Amino acid sequence: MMSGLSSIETLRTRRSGVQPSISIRVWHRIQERIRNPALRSMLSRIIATVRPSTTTQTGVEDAELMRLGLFRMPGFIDPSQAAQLREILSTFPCRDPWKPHVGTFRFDDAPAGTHVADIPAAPTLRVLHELALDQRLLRMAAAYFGCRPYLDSVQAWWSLPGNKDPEEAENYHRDNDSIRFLKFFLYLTDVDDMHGPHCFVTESHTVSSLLDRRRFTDSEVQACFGNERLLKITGCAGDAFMEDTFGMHKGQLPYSGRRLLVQFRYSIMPTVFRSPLTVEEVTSYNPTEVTSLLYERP
Ligand SMILES: O=C(O)CCC(=O)C(=O)O
Repeated sequence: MMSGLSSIETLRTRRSGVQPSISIRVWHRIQERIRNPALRSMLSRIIATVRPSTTTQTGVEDAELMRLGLFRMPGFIDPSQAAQLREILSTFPCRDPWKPHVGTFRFDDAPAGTHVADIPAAPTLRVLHELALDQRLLRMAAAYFGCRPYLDSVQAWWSLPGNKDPEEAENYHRDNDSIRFLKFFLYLTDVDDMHGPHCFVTESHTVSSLLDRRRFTDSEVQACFGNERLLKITGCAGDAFMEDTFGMHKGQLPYSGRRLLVQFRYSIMPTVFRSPLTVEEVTSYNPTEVTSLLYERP
């Protein structure tokens, strides 16, 4: 899949500054107020009936993802592929999504106080599109949604150490991106306890507690869910996981070392957080398996 220099190839951008339509924005405001997990699940089943179906055979990973809200894929890509991707992504300028006025900077020369160094060029990289169209991921998303998934965004960012207090998504929260959606996370650096592991409360995607649209403290989450369900996902470069991030989660504040992560969002509906551009299609794209919002089709 990733062969030598071809993997650095960027895809021609067809449109930039792409914004979600008014109807998607309105629906977003409605669905984010629907907090009850059972009601959300029922609505998503109704939506699935009007989306094209896919012929998927469900597997053990689907049952685990449904039950826990998480499915881990150690060694999703091998360490040399992860190193290659890390090298590629290290060459691109970054920006702080929470402080856009700061402008762009290199990941290893970030302004003091930067927690997240996002790589805006990520959705133009051919190699990331090829990964996002991986059959394992599309099949899992189709099984989870009960219909053909949308590929909504392709992202990559560094999580940086050197800060005392957590910022934004470094605090526990639930995502409200869509009525049903999944995020795929791929570590491109080794992630131990110090390097900002992703944390997830297993089964919380189906639990009607701490449903407010806000950030939560560690002690609130601990008091509500107990320690047994709090999972810190450490791992090696190349390890990945699929997660329903309506479940309670955070990226722990890194204490040392930088964490590089790739993330794809699959959803039952287009979201307001879609990647803000379209690019030329890659040959592995099969629109009967997934609808990629990053391509343009009539
Ligand atoms: O950086 C992380 O591990 C957490 C990211 C996150 O909260 C999200 O993508 O919703």
